[in-house]
Amino acid sequence: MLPAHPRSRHWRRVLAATASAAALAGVLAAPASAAPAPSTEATAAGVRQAVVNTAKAYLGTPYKLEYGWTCGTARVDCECLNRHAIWDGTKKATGHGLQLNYWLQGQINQGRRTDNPRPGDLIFWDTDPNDGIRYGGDLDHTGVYIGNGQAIDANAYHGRVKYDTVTLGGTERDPIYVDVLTPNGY
Ligand SMILES: [Ca+2]
Repeated sequence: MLPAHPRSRHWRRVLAATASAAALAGVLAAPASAAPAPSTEATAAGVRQAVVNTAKAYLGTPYKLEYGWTCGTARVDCECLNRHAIWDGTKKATGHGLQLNYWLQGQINQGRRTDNPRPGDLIFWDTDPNDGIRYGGDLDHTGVYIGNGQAIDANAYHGRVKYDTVTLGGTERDPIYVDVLTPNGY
């Protein structure tokens, strides 16, 4: 594709469309295909800290339910906060951003479940136990685990991004943790 006028508005649109298609293709490809080279332990810790720092930067941001790929920065829902924290954190620490899927189960599928969570892992809650099976499609809420029994989540009930305990104040005693960083090469 070699347009005659590379500085035309048309060409810029073509570039934008190509970039969007490439980004989407990257999301749809196997996670490892776009991953950076295996990182050192120190780098991995730096990535995790960067993810946590990004999540903290969103504290107080108003909650807004989003659908599909719509995900702004002025208002976020729970999956949207995860996407920002993981993308911005990984990009800042390594130069290569990890794009998470827009929906909760898609994010779970990009990672690996763990019982020994580390900061930067994602946490998932089954806040409505009556809407189906627990693991595999009916988890309802998510956030970023930041260590020491704490998470940061875009909380619909409080209308903002806030600190929460991993049990959501004792109401969710058995959350699920998913590591999306290590399986994707970070
Ligand atoms: Ca549920």
